[in-house]
Amino acid sequence: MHYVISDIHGCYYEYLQALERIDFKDEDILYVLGDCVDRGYAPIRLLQDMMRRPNIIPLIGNHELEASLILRKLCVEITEKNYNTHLDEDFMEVLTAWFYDGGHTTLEEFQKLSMIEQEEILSYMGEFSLYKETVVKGQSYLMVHGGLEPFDPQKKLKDYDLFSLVTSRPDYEKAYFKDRYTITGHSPTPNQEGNLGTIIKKNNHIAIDCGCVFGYNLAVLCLETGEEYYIPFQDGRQSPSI
Ligand SMILES: [Mn+2]
Repeated sequence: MHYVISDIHGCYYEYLQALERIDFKDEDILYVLGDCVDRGYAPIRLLQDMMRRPNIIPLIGNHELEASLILRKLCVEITEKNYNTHLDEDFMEVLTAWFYDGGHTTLEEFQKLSMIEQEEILSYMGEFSLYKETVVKGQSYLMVHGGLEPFDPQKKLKDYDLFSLVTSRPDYEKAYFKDRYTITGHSPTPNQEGNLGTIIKKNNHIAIDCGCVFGYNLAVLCLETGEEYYIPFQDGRQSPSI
């Protein structure tokens, strides 16, 4: 089976429950459409679990992009030569913005890791794909964290810039493709009027970020059956099992 999930944002306990709920097996595939890190309580433990599972296919989100750039920079060894230049004012601004976006939970766990573990995390995030395409039971799917805005039907996927792929928000009123579904995360569905944390399917768009870290749901979609699974946010910090 092929499953899709997104915007786990460190909700490690809910993620484990999701795997259990779908009875995730070695022969299954789970696409994770980005924003694994930041905001939630255990982003690094989440990544460490994901990297042990070769049948999890991660895509990059804006939070991985931001976190990797910052953590790489913070990992630079301080020397006599760079001690007063390596963290300049511009970088401090970027760091402040990241903290405002929930980066502190990622940094908190990251700084407790050994240098080898830190490098493993950074190189794992460096391997995340920009987008993925797949065909399941004859139906074609495109998966990307943000969207393809501004959308141009003539434009090839590889010609969209990284920033647009991870930060843009699709207009669900307009289909991108006639014959293929575009699955995205990034835009929490509860931001749409009347939505309480469920998947939106409209005009060949499938939006699956159901706002778990904001107190709604972690959603998993099965591509073979169309079945939707929902794990409510429970704040796993309270759980003795993690
Ligand atoms: Mn995002």
